[in-house]
Amino acid sequence: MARITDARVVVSSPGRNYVTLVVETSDGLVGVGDATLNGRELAVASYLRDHLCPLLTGRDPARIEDTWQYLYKGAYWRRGPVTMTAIAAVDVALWDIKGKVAGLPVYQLLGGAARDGVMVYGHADGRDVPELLDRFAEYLDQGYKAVRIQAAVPGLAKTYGVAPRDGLMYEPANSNLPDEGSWESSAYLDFAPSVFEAVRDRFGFGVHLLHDVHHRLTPIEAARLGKDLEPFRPFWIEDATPAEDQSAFRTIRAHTTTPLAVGEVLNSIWDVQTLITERLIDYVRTSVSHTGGISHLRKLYSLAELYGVRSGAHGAGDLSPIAHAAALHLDLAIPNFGIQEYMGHRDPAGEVFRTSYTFDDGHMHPADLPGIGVEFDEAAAGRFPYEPRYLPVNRRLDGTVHDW
Ligand code: EZ4
Ligand code: CO
Repeated sequence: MARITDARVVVSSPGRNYVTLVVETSDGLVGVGDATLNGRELAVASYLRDHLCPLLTGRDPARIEDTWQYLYKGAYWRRGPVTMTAIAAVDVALWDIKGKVAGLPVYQLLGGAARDGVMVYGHADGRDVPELLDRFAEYLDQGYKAVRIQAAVPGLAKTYGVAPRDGLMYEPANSNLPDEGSWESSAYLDFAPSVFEAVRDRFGFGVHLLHDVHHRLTPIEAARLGKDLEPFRPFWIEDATPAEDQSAFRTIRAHTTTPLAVGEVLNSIWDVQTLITERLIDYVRTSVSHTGGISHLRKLYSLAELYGVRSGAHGAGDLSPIAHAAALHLDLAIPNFGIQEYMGHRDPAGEVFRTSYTFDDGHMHPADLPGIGVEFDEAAAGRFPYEPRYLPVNRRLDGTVHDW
């Protein structure tokens, strides 16, 4: 029987911070997992280094479920982003190893492909609507079938989801002290439908439109937004209200047929149990790397399948290429896949994470290599040391701290 001989954590910043778990076995195999929790990276690194890695050495790498239960139940303290991201990294590294032992890509171990490819959506944004339309056209040119649209709200100094104009992708954790965003729901609610109207006027209804509210509305405000957007038939509105209040979705649901997505900040099946079993949402945004790994997210998706809820996993750039690859394997294999977010990763991330997943005509496919299919170059990672970065905080115009 093989044994885990080493488990170590690498924190690097090839363009932005990533935390990577590397697991080695007595067979000479290496598995990797993503442990990045944007803006709180070192908390997960410590959880792994100080508490989980010492438990991994000597264990049988083949016993994925047993290891998951041991780490989860053994902690006593349940759920939460730090714990579930750390366990996720271990879980994905062990699936990577199991694939390498079997000589099969992970999606084959999960039952094989349930579709030809994984539909992904990209992020189009603009400081104003014309700029958004230009960027949207670029996504259509690239073949995307679904695009998230975000535009700066007139009258507010900074709006979530709008990139700087220097060609960079949107990256919210860009400061060594938190940036301050500004918000006023009334201004946003009056403006948002005009953004959808402009995109539908110019590009028609043959492309899916998504939009992220980023937890900022009250339930009745979200209900109004859903109703106002119905003529433009969004694929979904995301995080309309703060995600931890599951009962808020009863109010939104009662008022609108606009599909609802939530869950990128949630970390376990129990965090979405009411949302799923009461059919309060259409898409669940939990991710492999923040929700306990492939083993736990697969169970969550199975619960969702029973209630007609589809997957729509978080896939921002702060989820590393390892996390994205793991997501593609699971997306390909489950029956109730909906859509996958894909922001991509800008160089120099490619020097550290060598990926083999592919994009074609708006769809992605995981690599047909054994395991997860991402090679982590530890020496290259060493050239990009950790840089402290915070996510922004948000204030209303009168100075009140608001959800970011
Ligand atoms: O703000 O991943 O849907 N995507 C998002 C992201 C999140 C970041 C936080 O780290 O909401 O842009
Ligand atoms: Co989001």
